[in-house]
Amino acid sequence: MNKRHLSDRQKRHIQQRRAQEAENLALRPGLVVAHHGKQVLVEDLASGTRHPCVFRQTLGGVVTGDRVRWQMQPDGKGTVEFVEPRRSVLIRPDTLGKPRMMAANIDQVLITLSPVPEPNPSMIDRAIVAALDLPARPILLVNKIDLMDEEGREFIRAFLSEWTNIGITALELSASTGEGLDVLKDLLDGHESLFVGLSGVGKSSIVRALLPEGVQIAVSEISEHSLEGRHTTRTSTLYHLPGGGDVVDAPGVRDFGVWAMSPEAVLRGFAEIQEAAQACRFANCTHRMEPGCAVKQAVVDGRISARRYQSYLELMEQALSKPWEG
Ligand SMILES: Nc1nc2c(ncn2[C@@H]2O[C@H](COP(=O)(O)OP(=O)(O)O)[C@@H](O)[C@H]2O)c(=O)[nH]1
Ligand SMILES: [Mg+2]
Ligand SMILES: [Zn+2]
Repeated sequence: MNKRHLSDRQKRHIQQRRAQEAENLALRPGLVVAHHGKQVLVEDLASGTRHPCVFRQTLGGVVTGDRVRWQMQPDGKGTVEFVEPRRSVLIRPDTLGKPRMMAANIDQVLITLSPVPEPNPSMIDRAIVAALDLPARPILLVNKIDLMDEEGREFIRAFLSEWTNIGITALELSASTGEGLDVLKDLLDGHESLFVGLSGVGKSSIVRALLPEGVQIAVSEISEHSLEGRHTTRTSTLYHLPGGGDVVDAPGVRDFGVWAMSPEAVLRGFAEIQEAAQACRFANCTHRMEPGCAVKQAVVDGRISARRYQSYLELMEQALSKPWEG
């Protein structure tokens, strides 16, 4: 029995004990709908009202999407006493390279792109690795499709074929005209979906288009005017969809780093390489220098994109130099 296994069991034990304590104290069940540093906004599951809450540092962080037990203070504010075990949590390095939790308990990652700002293919690769690792379903959303004529759309479809060819769903849509929104609503129905993507691709606009007219987007609480005078989302915020399911609007990112990827996780994000690798001469082939490498052959033959192959090598190198336990 290894150390990791033991500590997982211990963690579970502690969580069970805390759950029991929560029961005894009759703590309220809640859902974290926004987080900001040491403060979170908790929706009381019984009443639907929202309350700013603090939490003890010993909880190890509380994040949007967390199911919690909380206690109300006389002033209406509250304290989070306990975080329910998470199904998943997406962690991203911040600008200093330190791990930051983005959202908990999500099962779909909506990788949002648009003709402007221009998409970065290696960022898409990394977002797919991170999504599959949660595990969550990655979906590519191409917003602002209203800006493209048919020729432009064909160009985008060709660009996306690197991912659609390995079975990843891609959807063309426009938050401005509403094109594609019905298909998106079907994809989101009953799921916990997180928007990620470069700042300015239209994530917040899509969220707005998905919600009924008049629903307050909590911009005032979680946004501030940037120097350009635009609203900038500063933290992940959760919204309930009218048809069921929730969406989390995440802050824009300049890049999508992945914290502590395992080599297995990288491989899961490159299904075409995984498949071709079955024909490599050596079972432990790393697809770099080895003779009889079926992956390199597939790249030469044009069956695997040279860009994807390069991206795979880079991510694998990162994963091997940043092991899980590090
Ligand atoms: N033409 C067009 N512009 C859009 C669309 N969606 C968003 N925008 C614009 O793109 C800019 C950035 O949108 P925003 O939702 O703030 O992006 P975010 O940073 O990803 O949340 C805004 O000026 C929007 O009006 C769209 O579907 N078509
Ligand atoms: Mg935004
Ligand atoms: Zn190989």
